[in-house]
Amino acid sequence: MLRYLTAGESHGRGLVTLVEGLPAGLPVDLTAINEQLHRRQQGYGRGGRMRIEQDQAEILSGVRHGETLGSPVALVVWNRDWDNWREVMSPEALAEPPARPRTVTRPRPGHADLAGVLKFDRADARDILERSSARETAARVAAGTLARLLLRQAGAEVYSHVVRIGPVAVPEDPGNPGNPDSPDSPDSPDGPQGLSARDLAERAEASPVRCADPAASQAMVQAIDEAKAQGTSLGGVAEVLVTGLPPGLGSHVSWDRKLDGLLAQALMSIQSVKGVEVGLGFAAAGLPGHQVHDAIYFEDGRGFHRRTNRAGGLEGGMTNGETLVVRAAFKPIATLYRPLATVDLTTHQAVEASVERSDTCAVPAGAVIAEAVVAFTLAQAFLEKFGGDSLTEFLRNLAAYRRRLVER
Ligand code: EPS
Repeated sequence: MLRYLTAGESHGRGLVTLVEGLPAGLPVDLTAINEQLHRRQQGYGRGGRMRIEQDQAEILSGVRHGETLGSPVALVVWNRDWDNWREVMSPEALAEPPARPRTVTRPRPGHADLAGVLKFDRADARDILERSSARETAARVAAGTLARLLLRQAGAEVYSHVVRIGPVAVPEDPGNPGNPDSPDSPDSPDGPQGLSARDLAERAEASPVRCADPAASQAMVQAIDEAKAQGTSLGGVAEVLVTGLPPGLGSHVSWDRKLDGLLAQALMSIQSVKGVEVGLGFAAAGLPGHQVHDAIYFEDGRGFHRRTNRAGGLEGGMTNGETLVVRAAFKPIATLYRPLATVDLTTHQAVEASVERSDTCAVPAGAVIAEAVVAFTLAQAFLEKFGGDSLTEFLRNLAAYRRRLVER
């Protein structure tokens, strides 16, 4: 079973990730991990922390001469900002309690601050916010990159692009499979907008907000500037596409094995995600069945396939062989430089919420994080179906399955 655990506070010594269950013999390229960590730090609207950190991972175990051993892989991303926070976040007991530096008693609406201090009975919301911070996603991206390397061996590739930031959305393309005027539009095999997932992602990568549509990208940047000037923040929607998946990952037989549910949990667990969609998602609720479900075709050599992909590559809790298309809706960052009303934890007086250094918009980063958590969930599904203590055994099992799919 493939699993991961992260540890570390935003301004502590560093972020730790433990990944257990990778097959032995998987080539691990540290530069691939650091490339994804770098991508996570980018995006127009990111805050001052990104000028401090140059996130790079160190591998502490589980990899030898560039290959996994089958034992747990431990990764660490050190916090450069730790030098500025040694006293605030030191694990050592304070010499003269309770003079704790940088305490937070004015919980920020939208963050974990208030719920966390009530749950853990803490007087200082910093005890909560240090872990609830989106800083933790650096550890998730490190873990997700290991999963991505396994997916690549299996012929699957993970892409993403931003489709909305605040009031600015990518126009729904007439070729979009959900367009009711084209119930059987010969949609591109990969995804909406008539582009392949790779094309979308390449265009997105060139955008400061990771949006594939140049006009929308420009308007998103402008919206972020306006939000910053107003002391507020913006959320948005990121779409993840995964190509090269065989049918049959996940299962219809039990609620907790359905891959759409597992992917939804993974995406929903990213800081600030408030909604998840598969394929058409909420739009399907408003369309009649004949404009939602994807007709099935068969060609010798190609086998079963669809010309549309409104299901987003998932049916009955299983991959159906089409491109996986999932979206995550990110709420606006909860720290506002024009803070909302809150109540002081100690005095119960009405006050303004505290202000922690923050981003104006982190949706472009959210897209990278979404790629990572989707990659990890899919790697779990691959290993659950094909097993393999070694990469060769995993690939042998997958190849036998793919042969059977074509022969039947
Ligand atoms: C982030 C690190 C944090 C924040 C941000 C994202 O660093 P710091 O708190 O030192 O500025 O910049 O996290 C949030 C905005 C949040 O609300 O959690 C990161 O590394 O992604």
